[in-house]
Amino acid sequence: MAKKLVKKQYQGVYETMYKMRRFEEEVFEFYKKGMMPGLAHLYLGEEAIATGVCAALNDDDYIGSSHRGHGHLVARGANTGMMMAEILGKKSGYSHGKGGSMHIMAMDKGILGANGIVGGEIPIATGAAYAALYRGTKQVSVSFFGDGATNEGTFHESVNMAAAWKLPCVYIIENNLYGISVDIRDVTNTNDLVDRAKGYGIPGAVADGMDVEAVYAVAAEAIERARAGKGPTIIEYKTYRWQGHHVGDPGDYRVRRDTKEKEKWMKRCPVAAFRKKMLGSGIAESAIRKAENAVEAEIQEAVTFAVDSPYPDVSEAFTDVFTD
Ligand SMILES: Cc1ncc(C[n+]2csc(CCOP(=O)(O)OP(=O)(O)O)c2C)c(N)n1
Ligand SMILES: [Mg+2]
Repeated sequence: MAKKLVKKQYQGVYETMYKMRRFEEEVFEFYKKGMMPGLAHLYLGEEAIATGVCAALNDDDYIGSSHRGHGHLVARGANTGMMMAEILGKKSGYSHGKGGSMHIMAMDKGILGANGIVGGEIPIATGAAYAALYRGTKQVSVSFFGDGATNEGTFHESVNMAAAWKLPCVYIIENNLYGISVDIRDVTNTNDLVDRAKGYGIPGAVADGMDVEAVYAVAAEAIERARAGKGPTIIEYKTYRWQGHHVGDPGDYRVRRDTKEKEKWMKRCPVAAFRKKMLGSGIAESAIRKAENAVEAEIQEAVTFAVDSPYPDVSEAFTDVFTD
């Protein structure tokens, strides 16, 4: 029987989604004010996926994260001040300012790193699953990646190996319909990317990525299956990237990605939809406001911490950096 989020989980789930939303709105502001080195790929609109999946994980499980990774960290309860500091290149950040948005990591939360290489996180998460199986720890490893990454060799090689060895890995396709400006519908001859699971002899599930309850239900089942030693699952969540590919991309140059398509998806805001659901379930507006205010206070504190933190000293330019 499908697992469901229960009412006592609602508040925590909403707080997580709301925190992702507010965190990224502030990151966007940093970019617009010229305070952020480089770029960031925002998760705005996709919040329900990381939230619903991570609600079904144990604290010691692993995550392989993509270039669009802020939401994955927030969902795992990462420190928002350290995340923000990392994005600004500050010494107090998760990687002492040397990873930035695209290589942000939080080992204390099982986040094995966001990844600038599309599909690069898939073998990393698969390796973590193999290590867990080898050690007999019952940990599960989850890999988050986009629709575009499913056309990378790393996806196929990893899933094939995980299927053959029954690794405790769950592959999450965040299908936001685009890889930069490339429409997945123009480069893949299948309606559902999850159809590929059949080719590897493993289960696949497809669900609405704008509905955190639907996300949780299929993720919880796949995670339970992996933990029980029954092997990997591929899940495809249908979602939409509200902004351009990254903060510097207006994102309005596509043929299908027109105002109408965007508006259709934005009407289905996962954060607003779940807020409405909570109100309908009898949770008081004042309780929701209280949670939102607490999140706001945390985000403002994170912003202040990041802005006030120093940059790494020039003498540290070559520490914690690996290159051939
Ligand atoms: C191996 C590799 N190829 C190409 C790129 C350039 N690139 C960065 S993001 C991206 C699109 C990824 O699309 P998708 O996997 O759907 O993720 P989304 O950005 O939509 O979340 C591409 C092609 C890269 N970083 N790595
Ligand atoms: Mg995509």
